[in-house]
Amino acid sequence: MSDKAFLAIDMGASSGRHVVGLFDGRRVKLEEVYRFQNGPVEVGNRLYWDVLGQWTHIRNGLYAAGSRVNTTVASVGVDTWGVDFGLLDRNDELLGNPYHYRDHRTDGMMEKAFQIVPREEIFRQTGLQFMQLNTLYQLLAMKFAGSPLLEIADRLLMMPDLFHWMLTGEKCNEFTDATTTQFFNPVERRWATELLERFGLPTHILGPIVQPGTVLGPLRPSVAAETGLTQTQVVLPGTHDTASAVMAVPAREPCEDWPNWCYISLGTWALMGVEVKQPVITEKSLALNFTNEGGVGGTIRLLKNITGLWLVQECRRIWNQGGRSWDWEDLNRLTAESPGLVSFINPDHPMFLAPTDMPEAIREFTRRTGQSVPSTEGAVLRCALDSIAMKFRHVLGMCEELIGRRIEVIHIVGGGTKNRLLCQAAADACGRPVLAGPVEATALGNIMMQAVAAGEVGSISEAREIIRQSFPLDEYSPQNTAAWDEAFPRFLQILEADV
Ligand code: LRH
Repeated sequence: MSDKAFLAIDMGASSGRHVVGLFDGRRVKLEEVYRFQNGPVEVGNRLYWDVLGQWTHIRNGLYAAGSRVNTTVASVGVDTWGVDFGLLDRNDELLGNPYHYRDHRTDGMMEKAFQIVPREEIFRQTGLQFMQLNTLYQLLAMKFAGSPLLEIADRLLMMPDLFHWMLTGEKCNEFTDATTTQFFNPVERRWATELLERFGLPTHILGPIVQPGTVLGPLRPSVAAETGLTQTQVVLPGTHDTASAVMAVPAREPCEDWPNWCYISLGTWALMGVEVKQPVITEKSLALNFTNEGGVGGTIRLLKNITGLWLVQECRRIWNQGGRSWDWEDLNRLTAESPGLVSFINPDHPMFLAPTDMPEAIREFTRRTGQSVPSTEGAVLRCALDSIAMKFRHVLGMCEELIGRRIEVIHIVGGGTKNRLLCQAAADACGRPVLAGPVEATALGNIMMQAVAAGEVGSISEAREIIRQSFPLDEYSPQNTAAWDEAFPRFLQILEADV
C-alpha cells in the first residue's frame, strides 16, 4: 500500500510550519517541508498578526509540500493558537489587521465586563477560564474604543477559520477554536448569544459550528493551480492548536469515566489538564479558574493555562538583543548549574504577560516579594523553571480535586519536551512519572484528525495507538521530592503575595 500524505499547517508563537504526515497504514512519519517566522508585528503601540505575509507563506509551503512529497497530498488543515480572529465585511473584505492577543488593548477589560455581567454568570454560560486575552474581551475592547470595524463586521472567523476561508472560499466556525472565545456554551454546544447580547455585542457575525474532521472542500482554483495541489481537500483538524496537541497525547483511553492521566501541552504556554466527556462547570471549577474547552471527538479539555516557556524565550530574546547570541544549550547548562528552589515567581502574574524586559520583570517580582534576587542568567532561568514546575504541582492537585481521583502519570507533549530540565523538574515537583513526547504533538494531532476523516484511521483512540507505535517517549521518574515538598508552601505564599 502506498503512503498517504496529509499536510498540517501549524502556526505557533514564533514560527509557522508545514509538516507532512506520511501514513503507511501502521505508522506515521513526519517531514517538515516549510518553515516561516510567525511573530507579531508591532505598529505604534499595537500588536498585529502579519496576516497577508502569512498567507504568502501558507501558499509557498503548499507548493513546497507538493514538490517534496512523492505522492498526492490528500488533505491539508490549519491550526493556530486560540482566541484571535479576523472580521469580514458583507463583501468579504478583511477588516483591518487581526490583533495579536498580547496587545494591551484588553488591559482592564475583564473588570469592565464584570460590571455588566457578573463573573459567575459568564462562567455559568461558557465554562471558560478568565483571561484578558479571551476573544470576548478583545471584542469588548473594540466596542469600548468605538471601533467602526465592529459596526460593519458581517462575519467573525477565528484565525484558522480565516485561513481556511482564504484557502477554499468557505466560511465556517470550527468547534474547538470557537470554544476558546468565552462566548460559546459548551453544555448546549452552541454560541452563547444571550451573553453577547447582554454586552451589546453583535451575534449575527457568528456562523454555524463545524466539527473537526469535516471536509471543507477543495482549494480555490487559483490556489490549486499556483501550488500544484489540484487533488487536495481542506479538512478541518482541531484548529485550536491545543486541541490538536491533546489529540496526540499517547495515552490509553480511560477505562472509567475519569482519566488517571493528565497532559501538559508544553510550549510558549503550558496547558495542563484532563480530557473529560462533559464540561465541569461548578463552583469549584470557577474558583480554581479552570476552563472547559472543546476537544476533538466532542471531548472537553478541562484545563488551566500556565505561562510556559514564554518566560525563558523572552529572557533569551532580551539577552540576545545586546549583541550576544546565547543558544539554548549554553543557557540550559547555566540553568542546571544554578542552585534550585531559591526564589519563585508566579508565572501567571499579569506583569509577565507582555513585559518589555522579562529578566528585569522576574527580578522585580522577587524584589517585591522579599526573596533573593537572581543576578545571573542561570539563576533567572532557574527561578522561572522552578516556578513553572511548582505551578504544575499546584494545578495537578486542582485537577485531582476536580475529578475526584488520583492522577498517576503526566504526559508532556509539544516542543517543550526538548527542555529536559523542565520535564525532570515537573516529575520532581509533582512526584509523578512524566512521559514526554511526541515533540511534534500539534502537527501530529492535526494530521491524525485528517487521517481519521479520510477513513485511514478508525478512531481517535486508534490514532493515539498509532502515535504510541510511531514515536519513542522519554520517561522521567520523580527524584529529590522531599526538597520540592518542603519548598512548596513557600511557593504557595508567593502566589498569594500582593505584588
Ligand atoms: C496555546 C494557546 C492556548 C491559548 C493561547 C492563546 O498556543 O492556543 O491554548 O489559551 O494559546
